[in-house]
Amino acid sequence: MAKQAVKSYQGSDIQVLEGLEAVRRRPGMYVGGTDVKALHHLIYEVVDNSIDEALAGSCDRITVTIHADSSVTVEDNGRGIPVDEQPAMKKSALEVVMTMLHAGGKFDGGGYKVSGGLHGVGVSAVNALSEWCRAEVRREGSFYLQEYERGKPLAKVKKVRKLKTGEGSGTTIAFKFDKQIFKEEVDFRFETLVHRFREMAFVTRAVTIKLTDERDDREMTFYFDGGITSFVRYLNRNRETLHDVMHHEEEIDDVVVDVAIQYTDAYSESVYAFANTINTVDGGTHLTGLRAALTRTINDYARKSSLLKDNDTNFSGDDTREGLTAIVSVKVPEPQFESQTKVKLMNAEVQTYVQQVVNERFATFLEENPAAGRAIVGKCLTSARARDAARKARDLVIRKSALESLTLPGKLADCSARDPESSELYIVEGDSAGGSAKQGRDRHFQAILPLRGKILNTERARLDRILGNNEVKALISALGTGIGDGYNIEGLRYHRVIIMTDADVDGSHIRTLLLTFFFRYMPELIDGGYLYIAQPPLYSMGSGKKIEYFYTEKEKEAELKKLGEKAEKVSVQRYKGLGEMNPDQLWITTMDPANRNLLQVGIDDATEADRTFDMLMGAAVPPRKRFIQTHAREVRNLDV
Ligand code: 0RA
Repeated sequence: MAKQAVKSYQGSDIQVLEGLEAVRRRPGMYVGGTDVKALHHLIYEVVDNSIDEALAGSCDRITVTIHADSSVTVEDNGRGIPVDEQPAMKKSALEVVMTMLHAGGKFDGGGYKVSGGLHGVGVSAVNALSEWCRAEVRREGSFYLQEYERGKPLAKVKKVRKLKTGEGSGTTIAFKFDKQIFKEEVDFRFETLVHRFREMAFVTRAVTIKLTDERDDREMTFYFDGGITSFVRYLNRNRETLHDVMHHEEEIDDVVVDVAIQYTDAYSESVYAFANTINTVDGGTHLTGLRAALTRTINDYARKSSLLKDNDTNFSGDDTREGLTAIVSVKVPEPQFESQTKVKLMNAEVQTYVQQVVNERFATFLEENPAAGRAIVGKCLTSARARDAARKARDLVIRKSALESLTLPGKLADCSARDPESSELYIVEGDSAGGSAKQGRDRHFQAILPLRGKILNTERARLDRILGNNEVKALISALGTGIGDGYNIEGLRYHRVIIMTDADVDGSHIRTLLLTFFFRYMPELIDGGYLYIAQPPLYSMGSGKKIEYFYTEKEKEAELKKLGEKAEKVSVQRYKGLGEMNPDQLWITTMDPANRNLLQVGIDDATEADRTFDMLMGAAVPPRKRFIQTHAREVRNLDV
């Protein structure tokens, strides 16, 4: 692979430029599109390179800064991109890395180490998609610089000055994404970056990642001495755990297997798999190996210790995964991914290694910690029994709802449009807000389904039981997708499904429940971009006939400041619930496509939704209380 890279780039300069032109012409091929996800990819691409330096033991600090104009600077204290002449290309290696496609990795020959294969398309793709870009290198006692516009160097690599003592080596890449390429409204999201860097810091022990957002003066630093053990503790911080974290790291045939496992009393499974620090959301061989080993080890242990009797059936995989929190992180020299987007690891040997390591180590752990062993087997027994009971109940519900789905629920005020593409469903909390929404809507394309607070009663229930709830059944038949075995997203009757809840604790509770329900039972609704959250205003301000609306505390404060002394003359109203708005106001502020501000729900932050759900629905009370107290005033910031 590496050798080919050198060979295929022995062309002329023109070919080089054409290389980056290809990225500009078809960004989808290289960064997955031109949307907000692709935009974040630019930062990850650069940071991946710095992480690679950290894995090589040459870097322990990475700082990422988003500037006020949304340009980004990534600085690391790695070895610095080599600057000497690259023999095949007869130009500085820095220029080659920055301007040639696929040269971001470290090809062999020419003095480069073969990379762990962590990089995607390379920093050159970031350069190609940037209005301007600047690379600074501190290496071998000097400071080097090269600048680019839309991928083209403005000059040769320049040696600017000698380094001062203590400056050390490293690389700084600064870039401003090209507005000609990316969709107009896209910008970096602090939370998305936080999520990613937290993960990276967990799986790359002893590296410090600092993120600063100068657009609104936020910053966060990640450093975890404990590696993935810290990760598991973090995920379980609001759950009741059954034992201490089991952690083991081992290298077999150049593959490093790092696993951490801890069971809790939760109903859900939180398992994350990483390959070369990349979160492989579609799993792959490392995840398969982990799961197979856990099921086998627990069954063996339960038999050996007579916790499972001769005539009991074995635990199923599902039984052994309820309440499981685990991280499996592998470092593979030549990773094979299913696709360019790197979300599924395919190397067959990795399954064997992970399975072997977990079989051995987890068996030893259970033997040495009999209290943990008993607690885990006890949990599996409960979940096996519950699963059996739930299956029976669910079959009943599904059969019933199959009949019901022929008729739309009585509470639904449907729209007259019949094509899903132009139809919207507002899921509204409470009958009174439902009434306002029904009067205020445009009935041609907007349908309203009021949900009673009753959905709340399912608190602390298994999600399975939520299916039996009448409100949820009405929702399922309104959506038209069915559920469980009969589920089919093709049946979806609305391509915008909008959750509209109050900006208070109950509202955020209901929203979390709905999101978790959709996340677990109708993930395509989120993947397809069909799910939204309505954003009603928090305040209105009026003097005389003129009323203005404000959606955040900050906006309101800014307006009051602007008004200065005149602020006393205006009346400020805080909306506690949707019910306080009349139908006209609700239409103007929250439902009119021309004015409203919908938040599209992404699957991106699945961990957070999962965590929030456990916290709100789980057995541990203090975290729930804490969450509600801290978020009561800023529920609109709830991260989903
Ligand atoms: C090529 C070769 C080497 C390091 C890098 C590239 C490199 C790239 C980036 C991008 C951001 N930070 C980076 N740090 C390093 C290996 C250098 C050596 O062997 O000395």
